[in-house]
Amino acid sequence: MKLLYTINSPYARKVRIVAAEKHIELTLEEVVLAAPDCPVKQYNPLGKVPVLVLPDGDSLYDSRVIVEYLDNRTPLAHLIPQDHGAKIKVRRWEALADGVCDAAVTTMLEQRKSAEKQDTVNIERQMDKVRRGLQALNDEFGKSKNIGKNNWCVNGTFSLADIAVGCMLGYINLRFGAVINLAGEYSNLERLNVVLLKRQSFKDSLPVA
Ligand SMILES: N[C@@H](CCC(=O)N[C@@H](CS)C(=O)NCC(=O)O)C(=O)O
Repeated sequence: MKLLYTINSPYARKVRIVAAEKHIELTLEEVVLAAPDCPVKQYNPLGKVPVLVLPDGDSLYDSRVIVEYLDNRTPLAHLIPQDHGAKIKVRRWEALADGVCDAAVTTMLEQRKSAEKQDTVNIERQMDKVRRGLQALNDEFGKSKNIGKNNWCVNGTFSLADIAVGCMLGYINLRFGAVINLAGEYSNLERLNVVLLKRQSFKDSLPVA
């Protein structure tokens, strides 16, 4: 199976980490989305990464579909719980973490425009989403069980929720490290991040400045 990805995409990193944690080997093909011959559109009409190309040439997107597919490839060490209630909790964490990434990506793209073309109202709106999302996740993580141990987002078990939050934190640090001080402002999330960064799957997929 081939994964089309960009090095700093938090969504693609989520897929890479899930594959690594599940010991599923993927062929990684880094793409340049702006390149005229970029293969992504061939496989995903939306032109977004990540895309998983299956051996029969069929493709899967987006990251949420791909991680569910990978998680069910092997029965052991599920990252998405089988229990419905726990699964919904995990996917809600993922939805919020991904949503923070969506707002952060939109902000970053807006800020890359020349000053006179930037929509400052939209930048503010998107950054509000980022901060509200971080605050909600930080508060929620503060309430999670097993404080003091290696506590995880949902039911004290390492899951896709932790992976999604970790990928989001990596992206926020990469793009907004100068304006958002995670350790100072969102200390519960920082605590989670420190633990996640000890895992080989996180170390092997660090964003590149
Ligand atoms: N919801 C999608 C988001 C994917 C996404 O927005 N990827 C970005 C890279 S970080 C992208 O490919 N952007 C190109 C575009 O929007 O044309 C997922 O979870 O896979």
